[in-house]
Amino acid sequence: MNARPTPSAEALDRLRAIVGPQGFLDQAGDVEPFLTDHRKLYRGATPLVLRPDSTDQVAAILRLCNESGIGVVPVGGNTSYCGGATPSADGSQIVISLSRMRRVRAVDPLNYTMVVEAGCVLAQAQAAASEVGRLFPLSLGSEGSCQIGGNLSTNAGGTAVLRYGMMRDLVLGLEVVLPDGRILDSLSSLRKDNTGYDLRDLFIGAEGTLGIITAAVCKLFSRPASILTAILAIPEPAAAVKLLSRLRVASCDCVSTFELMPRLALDMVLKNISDTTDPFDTRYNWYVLLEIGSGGYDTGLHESIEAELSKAMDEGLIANAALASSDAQREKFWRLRESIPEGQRREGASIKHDISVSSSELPRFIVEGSDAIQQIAPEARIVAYGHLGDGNLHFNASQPTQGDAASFEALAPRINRAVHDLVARYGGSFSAEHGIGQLKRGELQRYKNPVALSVMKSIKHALDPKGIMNPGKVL
Ligand code: 2HG
Ligand code: ZN
Repeated sequence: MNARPTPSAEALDRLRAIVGPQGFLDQAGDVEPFLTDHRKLYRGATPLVLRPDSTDQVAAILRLCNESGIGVVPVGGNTSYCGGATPSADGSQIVISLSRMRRVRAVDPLNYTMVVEAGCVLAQAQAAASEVGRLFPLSLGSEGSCQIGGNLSTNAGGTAVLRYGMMRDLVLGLEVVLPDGRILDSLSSLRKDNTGYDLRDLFIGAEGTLGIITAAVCKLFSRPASILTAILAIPEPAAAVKLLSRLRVASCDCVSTFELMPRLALDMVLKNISDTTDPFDTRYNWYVLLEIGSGGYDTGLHESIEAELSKAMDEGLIANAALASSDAQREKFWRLRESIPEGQRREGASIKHDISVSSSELPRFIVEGSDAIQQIAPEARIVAYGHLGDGNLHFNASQPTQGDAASFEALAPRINRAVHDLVARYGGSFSAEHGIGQLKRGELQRYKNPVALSVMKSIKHALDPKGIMNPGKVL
């Protein structure tokens, strides 16, 4: 990335004038929350945070920044794991927060679509769908603060991908402001439109490097009539993989959540997070959080799945099962899973890997990956958990109980290399869910197919020749 001068006072005044007095922050205390990322891995600086309240304002801002060569960092709920929304430390970039653009513009339950603005918080989008008896199924631990624009820009995943797909699969049309200020209005609610290149998909997962998504047409779904939630104790991950395929058959692909959790993760949650209880009296090595939604009518989902579970128990695929019998219990089960990142954070330094391989190969990967880490850090505590049904695990390593954070963190480059090289041998991904941001740029250069990388660079150059959009991220 070329060094850029800090924006001139005149340019900053013109930017302030575009959004008016309610639309910017420039005092140290006010811009502070925008200078660090969720994991506190980065610290940046900025002279100005703009808070536009319309697409036209976003367009005017980008037009001016493009003319003046000012770098622009779009930010949603600032829950990125890879520093994708943190400005550089030299103070040359301005930040654009979409949080004032949070309207639900339209909901069409008969077309199963709704149009929401980028700054709409995910939980509000879910509520808007629910109000008309529909489901917007994207579901994340940070859903109370992350925003639709960030979900799109990072192609968010979460805990219902197995049934409904990632954010890319949950959207039809987009409204995007291009780096030169032109508005690409593709807010189409059509499910079929076979008219040339799919421009929409360029902006999803681009992490704000190709333009700013200002609104989207989201796909809605029918709400299941009943939901079965359970925690299963399983002997080993290979049993979980077999069990999942059995449950997919039994429910005709209605399994929405199938999250693997090792005992160590549960221990960290039970120790560090209030209001959590072990679902069983006995300790087991591995657990699965399972959720299956029925069809629109409750056609005996519970009975048929319970029968399948007890068959699996007879065959040794399950060691024990606890089925939620109330909403409160369902929430308790979910709390165990959703609290793992925080439970692990409280155990000190963690070296995180957000990997994916074929689900069928995950059990072998866990054994080989654990071995690879322990050859470098024999006392590291491996917390391999997450979205088994998607082949995506958070293959994290916590610092040893006896030992200091700094000397463990110093091993990160070697551990990352060992894990990501292994992932590459499996034909997997070193970033299945959390994107690239600034954290994984080096890994992208190392592991991405070179032809794919060169096409990505061509696209970036074609859309953003001056490189103003989120400089220093992704490429
Ligand atoms: C999750 O699945 C998140 O809980 C966070 O993607 C993963 O903290 C992590 O490593
Ligand atoms: Zn995850």
